[in-house]
Order: sequence, then structure tokens, then C-alpha cells
Amino acid sequence: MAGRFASTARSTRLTVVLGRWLAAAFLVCLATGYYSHLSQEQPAWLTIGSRPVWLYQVTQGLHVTSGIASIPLLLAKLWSVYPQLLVWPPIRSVLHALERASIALFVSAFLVQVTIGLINTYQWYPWPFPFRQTHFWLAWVLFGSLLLHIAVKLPQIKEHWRRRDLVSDPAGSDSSDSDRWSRRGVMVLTGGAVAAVVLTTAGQSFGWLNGLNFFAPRKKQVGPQGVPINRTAEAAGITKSATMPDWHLSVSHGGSITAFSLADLEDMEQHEYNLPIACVEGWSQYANWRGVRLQDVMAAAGVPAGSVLRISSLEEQGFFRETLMPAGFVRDPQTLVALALNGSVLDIQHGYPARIIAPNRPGVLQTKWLKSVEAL
Ligand code: HEM
Ligand SMILES: Nc1nc2c(c(=O)[nH]1)N[C@H]1C(S)=C(S)[C@@H](COP(=O)(O)O)O[C@H]1N2
Ligand SMILES: [Mo]
Repeated sequence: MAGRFASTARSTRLTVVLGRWLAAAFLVCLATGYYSHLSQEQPAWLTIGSRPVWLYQVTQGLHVTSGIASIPLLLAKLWSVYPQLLVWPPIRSVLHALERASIALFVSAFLVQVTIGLINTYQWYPWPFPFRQTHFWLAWVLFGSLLLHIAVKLPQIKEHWRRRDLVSDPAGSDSSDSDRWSRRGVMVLTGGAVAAVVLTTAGQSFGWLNGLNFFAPRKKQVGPQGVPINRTAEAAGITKSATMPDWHLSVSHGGSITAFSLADLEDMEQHEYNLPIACVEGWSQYANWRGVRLQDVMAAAGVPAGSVLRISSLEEQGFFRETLMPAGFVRDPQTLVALALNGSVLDIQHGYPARIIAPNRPGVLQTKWLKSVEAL
């Protein structure tokens, strides 16, 4: 593989080392992605509990951060092998064709996956397909094609996994000191790129990096009452219905319906907890939420303990107008019908007159502008 593509910085060892880092980022992404999926689907065979309160915040912060880190790693790895993508003849045997097809699938799926993921976190949906479903199925495609890729490349991986330096061209290794330095240079450059994209975005999820958060879509402490928002009251079209004097929360089970006015809720015992909003898009923020325990409201309405709840918003359209809450979250004493945030009445942007805030719940399920709760 000589000619104009030959760069002495490329080596199998370099490709394997980059692949290890990329695989690590990918596996973190895959595991946390599936955890996010399960947190939202709450399948019957798996109970995801309400503790620790920060679990989803950490897993989804890791998801978006490791996903962002994987982008420069993938590009560096592609750079390290791209002369091989152009070899001639393009296909040498059936096995070779399969190998190339699996790599083509993996690389293109990866590029699509990280691109739509990143664009989604900026709340831009320029494509006609549903993000979540596409991202979910691409994850399986990636997992499958990665296993195939690793199986095919196992000999090279084994040979170069433990080498001490980055020098390793199998055929007649005449790597010089300067080759070694340029390979280290590639690693330093790649590490620098990873550090740069991670450090300037991860502050949206991890508070201690807040000062460096230049590029993430959300910043901590920026928003009404010092908390970011995703969907505004105007976009949700609830500014009228949420400020009607006759607003009430209606709780139903069996045939019975109980209506709680805002004054009724304010008259009940109030509790305050420091809990995070942890958006599926990676940003998160702790705040002091004050209100009535959801379990107290349910008890006052005569809802049997252990019921699953369907929680509805005043919002008439949109994905998040309705959520199901498993009994484990209803039972948690920190799960609130929140009326106040950081010491003052809930801003309309945060769900006035009342919203749900529960520990260890994906942000999308923390329903704002409550209208009704139905026990199923
Ligand atoms: C190879 C990399 C990746 C894999 C394998 C992966 C996998 C997943 C999976 C399985 C889910 C759950 C989908 C569901 O709930 O059905 C998910 C969710 C998500 N991922 Fe990724 N992801 C990757 C990269 C990224 C990147 C780079 C970003 C953004 C920078 C990103 C942003 C998101 C977001 C915002 C969600 C939440 C979607 C929602 O619930 O609405 N992902 N990911
Ligand atoms: N009714 C309703 N509730 C909602 C949403 C919504 O669009 N409609 N967005 C959710 C999302 S995606 C997040 S991250 C949180 C954000 O909460 P905040 O605006 O109070 O910060 O609210 C959730 N509750
Ligand atoms: Mo969100």
C-alpha cells in the first residue's frame, strides 16, 4: 500500500489502539442508550426503581458525552485505515466482500447515529423519520456489525493489542523513530480533539465542568428560576389553560373523580426535595422542588396504593402530554406534585400551576402543566 496514501504515521497498532478507545466509548453509549430506552418503556419484565435519584442523570449524561467523544475517535480511526478502503481490486473473495460490506455498514450506520444524536440534542429535527426509533434500531445494527467486524479482525487485534509502542507494520517493519513520533502525534491530536469536544460540552451534564460549557445546547443555571427549559409554555399552547382561575387537578379511579384546586393542594402538607431534571438530551440540573407528595394526593382521592398512573398535561398535542408512572415511583416519598421551585411559585415555563417531579426519571416523563391523573 504505497503511493501517495502512504503516511508513515499509519500502522495496524495505531488502528487497534484507536479502535479500543472507540469501542469503549461505543459500549458506554450502547449500555446507557439501552438503559434510557428501558427507563422510558418500563417493560413488564424489568423494574427500574426511583433510587438513586441521580442514576438517570448520570447515565444519560454519560451517553451524550461518550457519544460526542466517539466522533473524533471514529474520524481518527477512519483516517488511520482509509487507504485500505481504496484498495484495488475492491473485492478479492466472498469473505473479503462480506468483510468490506460489514465495515461499510458499520461506518455508515455510526456516522448517521452520531449525526442524528448530536443534532437531536440541539432540538433540531430536519429529517422525516422518528429520531428515537431510528436511533434505537441503528444501535442494534451497530452492535451486530461491530461484533462481525471484531470477529473478522481478531487476528490483527490479538497481535497488536498488547504492543508497547505504536510501531507495528507486520511486513518488514522498518519504522523509524520519526514514524513512532508521528504516530504519537496522531494519538495526541486525537486525544486533544476528544478532550476539546468533551470539555466544552460535558458541563451540561456534569456540574464541575460548567465553566467550560461553551457549545452544549443548555447551560446550568440559565433559564427561568435558574433552571433550563426545553418546551416553552407558548410552544405547548397552554398559556391560557394553565392560568384559568378554575384550574384543578382531577384524579380518577374506577368511576370516582376527585378535583383538587390549587388552594386544596396548597393546604396539604408541603415537602421540599433537591432533585434533578435529567433531560434525555443530556443536560441536567438539580433544583429545590416543593409541593405535595403524589402519594398523599392519591390517598386523599382514595386511589388504591400500588396503582399505576396515567398522568396527563393540559397540553393538547406533543409527545409528552401523557405518561405512565409505575407504582414504585408513585410510592416514593420524594415524588411530588410540585407547586414551587427554588423558593418561589413555579414559573409557567416550569409547569405552573403544578407539575410532576420524581427521582430517577427521564426528563421527558416529568410532566408539566398537570391536568389529570388516572389510576389504571
Ligand atoms: C454509537 C453511538 C450511539 C449509540 C449506540 C446510541 C444508542 C442509543 C440508544 C439505544 C438510545 C435509546 C433509544 C430509545 O429510547 O429507544 C439512545 C438514546 C439517545 N441518544 Fe444515543 N447512541 C449513540 C450516540 C449518540 C450521540 C453521539 C448522541 C448525541 C450527542 C446521542 C443522543 C441520544 C439522545 C438524545 C437519546 C435520547 C432519545 C430520546 O429518548 O428521545 N446518542 N441512544
Ligand atoms: N407537558 C409537558 N411536560 C414536559 C415536557 C413537555 O414538552 N410537555 N417536556 C419534558 C422535558 S423533555 C423535560 S427535559 C422537562 C424539562 O423541565 P423544565 O422545563 O422544568 O426544566 O420537562 C418535561 N415535561
Ligand atoms: Mo427532555
